[in-house]
Amino acid sequence: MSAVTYELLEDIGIITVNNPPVNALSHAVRDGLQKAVQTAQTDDSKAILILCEGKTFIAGADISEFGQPPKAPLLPDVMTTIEQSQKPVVAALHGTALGGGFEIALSCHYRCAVPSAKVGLPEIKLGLLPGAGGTQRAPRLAGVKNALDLMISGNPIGANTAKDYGLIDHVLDAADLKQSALSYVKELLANGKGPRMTSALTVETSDLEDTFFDDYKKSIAKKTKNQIAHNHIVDCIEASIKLPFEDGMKKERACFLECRTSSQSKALRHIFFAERQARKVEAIPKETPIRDIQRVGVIGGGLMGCGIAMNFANAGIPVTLLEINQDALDKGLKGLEKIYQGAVKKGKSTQEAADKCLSLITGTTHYDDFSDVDLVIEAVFESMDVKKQVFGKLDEVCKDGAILASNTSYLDINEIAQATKRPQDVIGLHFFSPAHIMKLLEIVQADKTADDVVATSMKMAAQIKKNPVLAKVCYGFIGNRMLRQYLREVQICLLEGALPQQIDKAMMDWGMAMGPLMVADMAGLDISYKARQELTLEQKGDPRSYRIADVLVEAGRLGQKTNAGYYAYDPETRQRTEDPAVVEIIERVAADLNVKRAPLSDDEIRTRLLLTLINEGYKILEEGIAQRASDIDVVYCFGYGFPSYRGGPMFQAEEMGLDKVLDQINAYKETLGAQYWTASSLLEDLAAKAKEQGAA
Ligand code: T1G
Repeated sequence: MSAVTYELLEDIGIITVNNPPVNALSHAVRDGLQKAVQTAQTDDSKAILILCEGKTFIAGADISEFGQPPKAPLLPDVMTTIEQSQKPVVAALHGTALGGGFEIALSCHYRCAVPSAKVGLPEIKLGLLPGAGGTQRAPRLAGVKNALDLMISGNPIGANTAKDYGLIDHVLDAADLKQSALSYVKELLANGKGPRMTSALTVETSDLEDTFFDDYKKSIAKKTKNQIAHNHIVDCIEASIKLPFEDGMKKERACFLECRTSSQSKALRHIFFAERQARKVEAIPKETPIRDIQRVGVIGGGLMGCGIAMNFANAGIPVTLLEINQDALDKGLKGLEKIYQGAVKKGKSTQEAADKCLSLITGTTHYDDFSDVDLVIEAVFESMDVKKQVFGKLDEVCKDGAILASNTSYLDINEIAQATKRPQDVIGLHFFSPAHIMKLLEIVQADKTADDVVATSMKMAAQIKKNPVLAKVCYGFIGNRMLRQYLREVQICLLEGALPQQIDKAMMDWGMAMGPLMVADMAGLDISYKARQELTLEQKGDPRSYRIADVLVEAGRLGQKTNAGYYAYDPETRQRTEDPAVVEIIERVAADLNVKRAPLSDDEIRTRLLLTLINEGYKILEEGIAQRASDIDVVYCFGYGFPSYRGGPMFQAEEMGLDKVLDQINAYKETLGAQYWTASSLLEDLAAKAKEQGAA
């Protein structure tokens, strides 16, 4: 099956691309396209039509080829061949014409699309920019502002919006792409339309102030901190109005190559494939049957329960939400209504969509209403006794084959499953707060969880637009287990000489969405304090890891909720400020624990926190809790604010070099002690292999 075929139908040359699954512009497609356009120059065709088989028009360059040396013909050269055709070239779009695929369309002389088609230039999501003329052609058709928004957001737009922008010329009115596209081409010929080169157009600039581009860069600076591609896009679009097309293309090429070879793009491409790989469960056969999920039950109308319920309602799946009494239920349902109305007010949803979702959520205070649900997810208090009672009830009322899931963040799913007579139907579905927004879903497979329950949960995750990652049972599964060690190291850095604002700033400057102590204040220090009170001294472990937090709570500093925690908060503005009282508490606890304080550099703080995540990640891999290192990266990027342009903790380890990572951990073992700085044996093995390969 060749990737590109060419046929002459009456007087139209039809080029068909067929490169499943998304018609990516592999070398075979680029070569086939160029050869087909060249063939059409000398045959009896009067016009050329480019379209694709399968679910979508070309969805971009073949990302898997980026790590290899580029092979001619390069994409910009294919575009030039198309644009300089002596006969009009028409692109017919369906599915999602993205990146290089949409750039192919922009180099054609005309573009048509089925109504459901979407177009976009999402390269920014890979740390790239449209590197095949998109930064030069899109502004010529759509103007600077629309072109910029398309490239900086990376989000697709629908066919009708694209037509309004001037990016496509005609929205086809028939479902049959090929036939309606052929009719459009014939209409162009009948109206005497010939080649129309996008590059020959000039960009409309009358609506641009002199300072537009500088102002635009300032407007995106905060959210694009540390990243290079965004400003390159702005510069390339500025070039499209200041330079002749050929010079603008040279500027684009130089900027594209800098982005493509950057560690940021390599990291984002790693995450692109990692999130797709994470959906695959190696140990479960692909043909494992999926259970049908038509109705869902959620227990708990608090923040988590409501967020979980929203995910299913938003996917069109009816939800029964259970609370222990009518007051609690009314509170939960009122909270749901407030969230949906808020989204309508912000323009993120319509009243009709909000009403539809709300209509799919039914409240109850009776477990019997779960008798016909296919999946129940409990989000009750994080106590093993409470959860066992809940699962005992579910075991009584739910029908055979219903999946019984816990949203627990840490607790042992095996023990919870023992409260039922159907451990094969019990699984962990760990959502992250706010559950209707955070993309990560840890799917926790207990010892007796059936394969089809895991497979069904993976498919359900896609339905509710989550990024699933499979985890086995341990305290905290993948993310929270790593977070616990990360926060322990934060506490030790505080005791040894750092201050909250230094730690938070060091990590946020590096790219973390929020500093660890800001997060603690936001979540509330009292939650982990209460959990610790249930533990024995031995279970609590090293007092260095919690004494500061205990003293803060005992001093009434619970975090934002009391306008004081690791920081002081203005009751009106919520503005965070450093508080000398916290320094005094830290110094007092350090003295109590005989910890001698001395300044720590930002770099040492970052290294210690990052290596703590990496070492725990390798221990998780070693114990088989996670399937692969890239799954751990997906967990940390989609659930814990780790910057995707740094690829995740395990990607960072590979970038640093595993042998160097191990050397540093061993150095900390000498200076900071073996308790927390004994390297994972898997890391030792892999580092030794990396060293041999490096030496080879
Ligand atoms: N290259 C290689 N493989 C790709 C691919 C691509 N561009 N897009 C998808 N795949 C694989 C993916 O890994 C998965 O593989 C399978 O196809 C199905 O993908 C010069 C430089 C098109 C909206 O960024 O957004 O062009 O797991 O599960 O949910 O300026 O794929 O089955 O083995 O995502 O239906 C720009 C990226 C590239 C688009 C379909 N284009 N792709 O979503 O399927 S850079 C993109 C997507 C570029 C030029 C620049 C989505 C999709 P496997 P999937 P889906």
